[in-house]
Amino acid sequence: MKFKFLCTIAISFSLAISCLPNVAHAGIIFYEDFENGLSFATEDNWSSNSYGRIVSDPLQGDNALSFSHLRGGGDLWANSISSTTGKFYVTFNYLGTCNTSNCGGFFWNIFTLWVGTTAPYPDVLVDDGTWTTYMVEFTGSSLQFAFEDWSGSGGVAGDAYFDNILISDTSFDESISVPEPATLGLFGIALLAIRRLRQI
Ligand SMILES: [Ca+2]
Ligand SMILES: [Ca+2]
Ligand SMILES: [Ca+2]
Repeated sequence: MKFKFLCTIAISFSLAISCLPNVAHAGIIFYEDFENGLSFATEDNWSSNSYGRIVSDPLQGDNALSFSHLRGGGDLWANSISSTTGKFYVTFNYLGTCNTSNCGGFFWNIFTLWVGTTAPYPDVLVDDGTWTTYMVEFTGSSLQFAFEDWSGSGGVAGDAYFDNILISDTSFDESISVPEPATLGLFGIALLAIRRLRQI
């Protein structure tokens, strides 16, 4: 399985949100910054959780998602969301602090299944001790997704962090003010194009 990455200078998500024009705001169908607890009602973001917990962001002043135990098969599951445009534009931030290349943060979605930090799954998420923003485009009408700190990875529980999950049914360019990315690498799968933005 292959992926297309584009890398650019990052902007903080708080800045990204503040840049959203009003007309495009309607395109946002999911947002989670982990500042207000995890909500599991039908109309809320999440459907189930095993070991996901909200912790202090080790690099910034806000909160982030981490996991108190390792797990396989999914840990924090989102409620299914729908797109009226047939597209999902997904962005999230990931940080691995294990000082190896395999802290175990994994993202599952109904379209490409698992991506994370080690084989046999696509080794997409970079564990370099800094926050990195990933952007991925899916085609479909319904999206399910989950996060976990994978039990088959290296590192320990709690060294993989996620934050600022933003999903829109309009394009990144329309919904978020993002600097023009420079190409990092081409991994080419039709359904999936991830733009990687490094936060500075
Ligand atoms: Ca946060
Ligand atoms: Ca943060
Ligand atoms: Ca881990």
